[in-house]
Amino acid sequence: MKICKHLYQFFITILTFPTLALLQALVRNYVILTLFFCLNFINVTPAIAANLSSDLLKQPATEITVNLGNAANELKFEPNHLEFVTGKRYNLKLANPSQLKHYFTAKDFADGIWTQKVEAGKVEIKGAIHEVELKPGGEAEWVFVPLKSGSYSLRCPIAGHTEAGMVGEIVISN
Ligand SMILES: [Cu+2]
Repeated sequence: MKICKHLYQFFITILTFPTLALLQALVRNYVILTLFFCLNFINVTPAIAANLSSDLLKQPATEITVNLGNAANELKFEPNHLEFVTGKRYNLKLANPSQLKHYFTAKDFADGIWTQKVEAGKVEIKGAIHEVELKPGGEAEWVFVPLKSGSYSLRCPIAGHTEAGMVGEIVISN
């Protein structure tokens, strides 16, 4: 929103100068358009969320399972390439079948999705989640709707794990 603020200040400055009436009228229109755009931008996520909760969230979620490590304690995600489509509902089932603790860390990916909930054991967490830690034998379900297409990196930030190849790629397409 920093850009919007700067634009707003810029337009206010121009408006307070004694310039041509025509120019002022033009700028005034731009100010209105810019503010409209900024407000739309601010409101886009709640608007999407409101739409989602009304119909899409009643649809069954596509289940995808990702293992963090494996029984042989290899440092990798299985699978290490995930694909999602914007506007669809997913249930990402995370499991740690290893004897080590692991993280599912994909912050940019997490910024590009709308999280409905993360469920683990008898607890359900609602709202934005950025990373999930799974202790040995741990399981969690991350239910979300991808919003922003892109290619995002996944990794386990525990010392040595990323370096050993505990990384992955997540692609969201339209
Ligand atoms: Cu790890």
